[in-house]
Amino acid sequence: MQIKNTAINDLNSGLLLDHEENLKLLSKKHQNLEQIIDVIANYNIAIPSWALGAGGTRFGKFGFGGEPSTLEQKIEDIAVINTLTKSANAISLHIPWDIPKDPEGIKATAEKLGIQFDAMNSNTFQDQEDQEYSYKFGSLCHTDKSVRDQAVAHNKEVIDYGVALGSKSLTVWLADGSNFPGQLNFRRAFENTLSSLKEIYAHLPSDWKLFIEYKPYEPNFYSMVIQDWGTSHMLAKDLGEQAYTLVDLGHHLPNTNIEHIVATLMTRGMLGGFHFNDSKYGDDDLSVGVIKPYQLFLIFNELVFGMQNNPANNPIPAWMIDASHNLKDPLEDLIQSIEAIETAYAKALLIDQKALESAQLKNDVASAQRILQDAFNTDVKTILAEARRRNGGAIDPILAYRKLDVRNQLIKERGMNSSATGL
Ligand code: PSV
Ligand code: MN
Ligand code: MN
Repeated sequence: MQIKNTAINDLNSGLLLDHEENLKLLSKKHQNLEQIIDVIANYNIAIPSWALGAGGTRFGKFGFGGEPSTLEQKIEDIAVINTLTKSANAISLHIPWDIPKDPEGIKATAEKLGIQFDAMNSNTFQDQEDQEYSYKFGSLCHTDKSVRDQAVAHNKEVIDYGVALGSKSLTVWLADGSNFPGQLNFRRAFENTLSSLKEIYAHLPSDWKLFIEYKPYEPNFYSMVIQDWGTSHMLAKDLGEQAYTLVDLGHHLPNTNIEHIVATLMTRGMLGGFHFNDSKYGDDDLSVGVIKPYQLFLIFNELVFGMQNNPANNPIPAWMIDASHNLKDPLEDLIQSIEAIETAYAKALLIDQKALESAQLKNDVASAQRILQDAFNTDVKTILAEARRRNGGAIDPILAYRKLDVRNQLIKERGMNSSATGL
């Protein structure tokens, strides 16, 4: 299913009068409004191929119909989101779920729909039917060199698929760890992981980046080999300049000060990638901004500061949503996540950085808090809508999605029982 520009224009025209009035009011209050609209209008977040179907838990999964079952269909779904939001121009693939049988054909489909290939993801957390050795006791960290070799070869293959498609990065997330004290020698597991990663890194094209994701627990509940940003940072440092740490918001213990981690990594130019989601208890993978929008805003404050003050040359992080959709239509959910991310970003851009610096230097704590909260409490819906409108997107993307009856069209095309591969 493809949405026509004329359909979006028609829907926008009914909302335009109100929108323009709101914009006028806002521009009276904020002198740098144009700049902020511009930043948001140029901002894009990658969508993972595995977030387009119904997610589930180990207790069950409830489908909703019209799910994409081929890579082409996944790209089409992202194009729908991008046509409405103009903020999702890339897909992140997971191998072997998304093996491109005809890379040239897939590339052409994606190009026609304006979708690029973001980071490639390897999968050594599940056993595949045709593989020789099991990952039950780990992959890159495994005690048996044959298992490690198999996992290394898989990651190299994932890079090769990415090269064929025009991707420029590989994200490694490992489930490796242990469930019981004594099961694993921590130091041996770390060294094995490092030497496996070195082999993968050696296969990386010179214009690629390697992102190392960390996670404190799950699926292993006693120890994870790459448990935190420090471990990821150590590995990346040992590998070389093309390796970076990737922060996934859900991969922290409750109440961790993630904004502080972001600032620390950017001080050393080591923040390579970012996975957005929200959580109340663990790696809940809820829609972005539903639980802790103020934390997200504080994280964006550090990201904005880090991008504007960048002596260590931190690259612009690779942005991706990494959420799961158990109840909501995933396309609506992803649109809501995009809006939450851009809301936090726009609010962070509203922070008066000079005033904040001066309050900090004077140790004027109350003023510093007020500066942050003034920005956080500003309604930025109109900024987001204007950024979308200027790019030809929808003033209200969820409303447009519903008025265009996208889900029912997809069900008509693909049926009620189609299902996407993924987590
Ligand atoms: C598992 O926790 C996970 O959600 C990681 O965040 C990865 O990025 C993702 O799966 C895909 O492998
Ligand atoms: Mn992730
Ligand atoms: Mn996760």
